[in-house]
Amino acid sequence: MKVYGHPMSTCTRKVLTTLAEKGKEAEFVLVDLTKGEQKSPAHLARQPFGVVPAFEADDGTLLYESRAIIRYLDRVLPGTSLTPSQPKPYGFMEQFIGVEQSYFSPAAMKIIMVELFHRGEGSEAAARVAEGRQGVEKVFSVVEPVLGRQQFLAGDAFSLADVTWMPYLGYLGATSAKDLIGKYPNVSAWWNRISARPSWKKVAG
Ligand SMILES: N[C@@H](CCC(=O)N[C@@H](CS)C(=O)NCC(=O)O)C(=O)O
Repeated sequence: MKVYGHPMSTCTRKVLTTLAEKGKEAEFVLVDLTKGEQKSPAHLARQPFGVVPAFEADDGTLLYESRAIIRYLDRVLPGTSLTPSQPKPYGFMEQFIGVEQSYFSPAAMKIIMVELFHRGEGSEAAARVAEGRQGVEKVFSVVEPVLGRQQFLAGDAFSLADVTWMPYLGYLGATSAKDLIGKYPNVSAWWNRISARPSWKKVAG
């Protein structure tokens, strides 16, 4: 198995965390985003939109889109399933993967791109951070009561939904929006719980 990605990329981190949870090592092929390698013909042949990650299975199957790759890996690899078998937690898992993709990561990335990756400056950048904070607060206020009732996004077991949120929470903790995590006690306790997992320590370390 090969993962084509960049270690700092949030979407690559979803794939690496899933592999670590399943106890599987894959060959890591660096696609250097700082050199624009994601737009090279070789990478475009694997990922036609010119972003990372891309994935190659042992049988040569090529996949792209991080959330598709992690669902695939969870199905094909042995080990504890990260997809609930019961309809209700399964529905919650998919719901919160959708919330991450539609609302959480777009808001979080506004802050992360400005503060950690130094994209933009001045009042325009400040406005983007303010907008990002508003979006993150909305999302945290929605998941706060959920995480008061259950340990993880899908229910009482760690799932792919938690995996998809981790890279953004990890980076947010290094921005001015760190205070927002602390403001929501259940979100904060959940983040402490999931970020203590060996898989995340391996990937974020
Ligand atoms: N929907 C894609 C998004 C991938 C994506 O945006 N990757 C970023 C890094 S996290 C990237 O490659 N950015 C470089 C670029 O936009 O040129 C996925 O989930 O795999």
